[in-house]
Amino acid sequence: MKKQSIFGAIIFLAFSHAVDAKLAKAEITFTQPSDAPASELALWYRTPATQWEPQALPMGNGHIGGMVFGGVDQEQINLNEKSLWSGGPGASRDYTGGNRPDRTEYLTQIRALLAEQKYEEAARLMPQLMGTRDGFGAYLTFGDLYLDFMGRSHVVKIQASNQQDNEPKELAFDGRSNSKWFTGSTEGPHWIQAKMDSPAVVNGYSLTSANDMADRDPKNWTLKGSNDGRTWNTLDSRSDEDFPTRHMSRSFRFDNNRPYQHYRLDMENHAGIGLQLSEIKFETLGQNSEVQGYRRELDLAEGVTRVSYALDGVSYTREYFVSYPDNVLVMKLAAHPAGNLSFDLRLGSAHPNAETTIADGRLTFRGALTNNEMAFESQTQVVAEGGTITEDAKSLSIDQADSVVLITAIGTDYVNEYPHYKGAHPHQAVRQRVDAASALSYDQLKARHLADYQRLFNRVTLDLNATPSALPTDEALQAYDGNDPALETLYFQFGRYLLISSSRPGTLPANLQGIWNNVMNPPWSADYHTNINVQMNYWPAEVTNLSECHLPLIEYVDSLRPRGRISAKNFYGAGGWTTHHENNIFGHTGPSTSGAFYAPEAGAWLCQHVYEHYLYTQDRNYLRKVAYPIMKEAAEFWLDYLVVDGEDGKLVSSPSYSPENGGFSVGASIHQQIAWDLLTNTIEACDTLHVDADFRKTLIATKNKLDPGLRIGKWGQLQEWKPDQDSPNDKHRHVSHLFALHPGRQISPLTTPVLTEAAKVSLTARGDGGTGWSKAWKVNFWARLHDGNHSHLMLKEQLIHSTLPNLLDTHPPFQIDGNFGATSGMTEMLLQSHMNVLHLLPALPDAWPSGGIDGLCARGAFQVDITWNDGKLTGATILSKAGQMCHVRYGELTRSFATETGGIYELDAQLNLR
Ligand code: FUC
Repeated sequence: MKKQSIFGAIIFLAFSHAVDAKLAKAEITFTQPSDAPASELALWYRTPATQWEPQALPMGNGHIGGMVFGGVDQEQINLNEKSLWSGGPGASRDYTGGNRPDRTEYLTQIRALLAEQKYEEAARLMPQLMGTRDGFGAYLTFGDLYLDFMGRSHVVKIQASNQQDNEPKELAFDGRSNSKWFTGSTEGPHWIQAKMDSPAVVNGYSLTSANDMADRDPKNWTLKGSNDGRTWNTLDSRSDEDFPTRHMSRSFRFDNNRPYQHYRLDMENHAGIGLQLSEIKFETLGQNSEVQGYRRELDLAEGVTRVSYALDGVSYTREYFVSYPDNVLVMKLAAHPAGNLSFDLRLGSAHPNAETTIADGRLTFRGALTNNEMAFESQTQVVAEGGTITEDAKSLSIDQADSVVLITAIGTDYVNEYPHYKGAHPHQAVRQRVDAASALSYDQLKARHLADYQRLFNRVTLDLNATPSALPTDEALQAYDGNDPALETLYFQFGRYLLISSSRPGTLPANLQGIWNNVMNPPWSADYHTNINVQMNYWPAEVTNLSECHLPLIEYVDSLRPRGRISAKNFYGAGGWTTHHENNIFGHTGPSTSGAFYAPEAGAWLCQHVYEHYLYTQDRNYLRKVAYPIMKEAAEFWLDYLVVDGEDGKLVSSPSYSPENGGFSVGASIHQQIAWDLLTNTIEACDTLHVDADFRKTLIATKNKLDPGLRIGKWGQLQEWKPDQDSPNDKHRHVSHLFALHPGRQISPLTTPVLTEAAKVSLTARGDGGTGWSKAWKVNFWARLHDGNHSHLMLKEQLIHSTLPNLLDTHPPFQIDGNFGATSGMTEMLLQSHMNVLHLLPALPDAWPSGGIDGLCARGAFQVDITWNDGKLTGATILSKAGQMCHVRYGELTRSFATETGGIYELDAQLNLR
């Protein structure tokens, strides 16, 4: 029986693009192209991933993330743990979360300069009002699980010139560097010879030095090959080699294309004291490197990744998922016929201070970050059926198994608790999780994962009446021209999959890359950017029926308050709390160190999420206990922070900056709109809860004096700043002054047609370009303008120009906000509820003439199913979860009716109750 492992160490994957034949030692060719997987909701590919960013497939449970490559010669799973961050109090005892001591004297001076329109002088003083980045840190990659399927020798018989009784020749092939073959005899020369299970082309080998006496290491030797065990051909000769350290593995390569059944090492007994070797490994090159029917898929319907292929008459399958209920990454590999699964397992990592240990089939990787001493640990348990497992110092070898299950848990000692952010060492918890999961069968683990995952995922179905193309996802994306509703459906659901995978209750929020990061210096620290990015991550949460996936953000916002109070006081002499742009997991709330990132409105923007969770759930207990206290304190900040603009007596934000565009001024539109949003929501919350009557009056009075940030300028545009200075040629990716249109609710075609027109003028001038998230925001904007075709055009732009083959959004680089923003935008085309009315199909594009969507959520705690045909509504079903009054709209038709909790209301195309 041939083994999968009889294959080359240096594998050259043969793709259609350039191949330098001289470099190619061997080729893996992919033949017999696989069919599409059974699941229509699957991303799938006919080759393994070779690059992390555009190709590997993400999976996760909010705590643990994995990116699967699916290689044939080597499987690589890049691992993440969401809290593995440098920075924070562990990095510096003086860590302040970006805050500096009292800066209010500068605030007074800057405000005076801005009031006199001395913008440049104000800008020169602004560094005094900025924070510090000391100890900000960055989100770090954890490491990679490697499964090496090739370059492993399958030796069936060993002969040697001599051996010591207790150190026999077999120990040179046992996979352990702490055992050895020792010739014993001082008579030389010595040789050791291996018979392979079938003729194999060896073109490399490694030798590992043993525990003692460097003089016993081989120095001069020859490697020979033979097919009958008698006539030998010399393949490689070495002289004067040495092994400077004990247990050291050195590799040697040579050219060879011929298969041999026997390989033999002839060694000079150079010191006359005998020879010893800890390990010999032959790197073999397969005779048949034709991989048949390879398929790599991510099945969104199950939250399961799969790889399957056939090689040398053996079928190999792999399945992977990250379970939220058991908090482990699970992977199952199998071979048919049985007994053909062989690989080495190891963990590679960029963390220098970590150690790998192996015991009882478990690989433990444990260490602490040098930067802040954050402790981390992972454990991977190997559970094999059939075959043997041998343990080396840093890796495990699985030989000729029928199937293998790998169970991995990862943890750190981080807890989100101000001011230390430090909890118990993760060892116990990680061990217990792996122990508990190992006690379950793979089928049980999978069933528990499916029950959990599908409970969330299955809540929304989108049917655009389309059959998926027969092409794999990368090719379908390549061929996409704006007319592939099946790909768009997949992309929509992929956004939901990513949220379920990166944001579950009890975890930190999804960061700029969700939870996936393969480096130690990710772009923008893979942090929480709050001038659009983290908010966009959560736009689809409530509306696509993943309300609980919103909670990590809300808990995180709550956790920013202790230090956010210091930010409010030290920079503005204000009460309440706020945060600024760029946040980490250690309560960083101080202003950014860059002017363009100046964003005291970030806390208020985040409060929109805190309140919307209430609007969608109508959970008054949550409003009273969680949301209102956060919002109230944020509003207190604004009551103190707003100043009177001497020009018109209105309350304005000063200093203000429209995110990353323009300069410092007074009353930038987005600051005013966000203040309006927070004041409006907090007043509503007071009304709902019947609390704080006096405070409510103050809020109303403040709102009445507030400049609402809605101003139409000289070319008909909605102004980005209070002065009328917008350029019609400005293509900036941020379109911050349209916050009032989305995600705000000050501008709507239903209520403010003139402002709507101005917003359209501004948006049209900004154009259809932009980075990934910018296009995604424009999908939402055009939907809110009720222009479904333009909204769909932006979706098309995003898919064609800002989407990687694995469907991850690219800014560039990969940044996950665009995925979430697009999923949100697609729902905005089908349902809007921000104007206190369930607006059905407000922006249905021509590209989706018929279809249906089930399970979307609307403010007021309604769940909505909608069907349409020929571009027209055919019916809707509304489930009332809180018995609120229901207002429905379709085109010019409107209907209002009272509902009961749990009541289901069916409407026809004219909105008549059926
Ligand atoms: C905002 C954007 C950038 C980038 C960064 C992560 O600051 O302006 O384009 O997306 O976040």
